[in-house]
Amino acid sequence: MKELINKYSLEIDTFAAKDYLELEEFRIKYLGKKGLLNGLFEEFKLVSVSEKKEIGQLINILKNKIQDIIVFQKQKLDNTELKSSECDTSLTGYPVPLGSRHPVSFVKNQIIDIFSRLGFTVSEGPELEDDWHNFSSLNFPPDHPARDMQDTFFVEKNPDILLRTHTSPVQVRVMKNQKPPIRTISPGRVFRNESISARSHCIFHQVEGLYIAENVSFADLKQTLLYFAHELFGTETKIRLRPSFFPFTEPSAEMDISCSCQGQGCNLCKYTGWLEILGCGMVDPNVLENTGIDSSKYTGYAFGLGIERIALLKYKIKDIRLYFENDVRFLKQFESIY
Ligand code: 2NL
Repeated sequence: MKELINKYSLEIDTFAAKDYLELEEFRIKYLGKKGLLNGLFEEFKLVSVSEKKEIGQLINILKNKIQDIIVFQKQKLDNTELKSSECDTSLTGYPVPLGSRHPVSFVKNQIIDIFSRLGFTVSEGPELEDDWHNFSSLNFPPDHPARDMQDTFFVEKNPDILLRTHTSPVQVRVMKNQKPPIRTISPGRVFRNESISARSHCIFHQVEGLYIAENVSFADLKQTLLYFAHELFGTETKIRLRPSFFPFTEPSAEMDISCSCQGQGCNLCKYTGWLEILGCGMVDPNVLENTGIDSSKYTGYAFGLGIERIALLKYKIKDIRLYFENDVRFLKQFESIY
């Protein structure tokens, strides 16, 4: 009987099915009701008690071998079938994973929505600017440090051309091309020659706002910014204005919002209870005149904020560099915002 088992085993080892039909014939030959394996089991009944254990094991090994070779040969046939037709049309398509909004885009859109409700339009302009639109028209003195080669990215062959350091030049273009009343915001990418760290980056995004009409006052500015803070951070938010300086506004101020920890102790506000979120002021009359607006008839306010900073506070992001690395593990955390 051992010889028969050996013979079958050899036959199985060298078996290679040409097609599914041949494989099925092989299966029936060995595993079918009247197949060779059942023949072996019949003969097994007659084996002497002393040999039963050994022969029984051999038959079982043979049975497993047959089953394995059938699975293996079927896979081989499946693969060649796939190759010959180049694609398996029975496979379902891969679902395309849905992306999510970048937190900077999300906050930018929120800010646009808020000011749109107050009648502000959205204006855009070039990222490559000239000195006049970025600095001179905005009342920057000729020796202002921001004009330094080290502070701003200049075009080497023509230092009159530079990467805009704020989106104010967009508003300068609006003031030149439109008559008051002007009510616009300008979101966009800006550039500063700063070393990159957790807190600062050479690229960031800004939204500036400008309102020019007759009798625009600091009270209008304050009330508009209060509405903005309530819409973006919640109606329980308080605002605080601190005197400051910008070349293009007079008077100038910086605005803080109350921290949600109420000064109780939080790393974000460093136990002060206040978070700085934007700069603002009344447009300097020189800027109005530089852009062809009669400063004896019109007044206006302006403000500017960094979007990354706002998103940083809103979502408690620890490092500004995360915005620019395009790491999906970071971006995936914002799937729920829209
Ligand atoms: C800040 C401060 C500010 C403005 C931007 C502005 C624009 C024109 C005229 C006058 Cl055309 N002012 N923009 C005014 C005050 C502050 O930004 O810290 N931004 C991140």
